[in-house]
Amino acid sequence: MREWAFVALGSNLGDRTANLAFARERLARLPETELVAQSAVEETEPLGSVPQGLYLNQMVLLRTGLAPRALLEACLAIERAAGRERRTRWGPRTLDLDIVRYGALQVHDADLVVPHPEVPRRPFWQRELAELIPHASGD
Ligand code: A4P
Ligand code: MG
Repeated sequence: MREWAFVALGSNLGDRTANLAFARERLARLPETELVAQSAVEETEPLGSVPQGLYLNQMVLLRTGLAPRALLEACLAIERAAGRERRTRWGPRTLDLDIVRYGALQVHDADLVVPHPEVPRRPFWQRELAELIPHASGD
């Protein structure tokens, strides 16, 4: 069975436009996965207390047969392939991929929380979700 998954893309280091394009291309090529729609790209002020540059943010809608944890592993691998180095939590990054929603699933594990708890505090994610939700119809 395939599910609708909303994945958020963020970049504020290096060639941000190219980093988002790389992420979209890699997500679209994952097994059992189709990239159904993509939101507009928005430039946003950094959230959190770490001083850092502006972000480019975008969201994509996937139709995927990957289980949530397999999708998370795939996202982490794409981040690594984009040269992501984990230094400070909420610090600058070449590429950040977050699973915002996965169908109607609710998970509260140490390494995976879905729906992503930051949605209520990120107006750009709310705009991107509103843009994509109309595309997530049918089985
Ligand atoms: N993890 C748990 N739930 C999820 C999920 N739903 N999707 C775990 C993806 N990962 C999830 O992530 C740490 C761990 O979170 C992962 O290994 C995974 O097991 P990380 O990417 O190393 O840490 P992080 O990104 O620094 O922290 P976190 O909590 O993921 O923060 P966010 O939400 O990614 O926020 N400002 C603007 N304007 N735009 C942004 O996109 N992003 C952040 C980082 C800060 N400020 C920003 C933005
Ligand atoms: Mg993250």
